[in-house]
Amino acid sequence: MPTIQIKGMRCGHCVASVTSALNAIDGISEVNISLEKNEASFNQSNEVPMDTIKKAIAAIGFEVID
Ligand SMILES: [Cu+2]
Repeated sequence: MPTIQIKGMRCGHCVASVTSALNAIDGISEVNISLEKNEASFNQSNEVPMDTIKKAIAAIGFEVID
């Protein structure tokens, strides 16, 4: 299960936004976010380019940390 670090999440609304943005990406499901750890983990049914994930997160005002 891939795990990524995301900068800028502060509350449940942020978590909900990031969760739905990730779930909207083709091939990603079962998104799970830890607000304390600033982490998102998810299932990948096919290889999703990291660039696609970064762009989807950036589009809603957050940042994937490398
Ligand atoms: Cu928030």
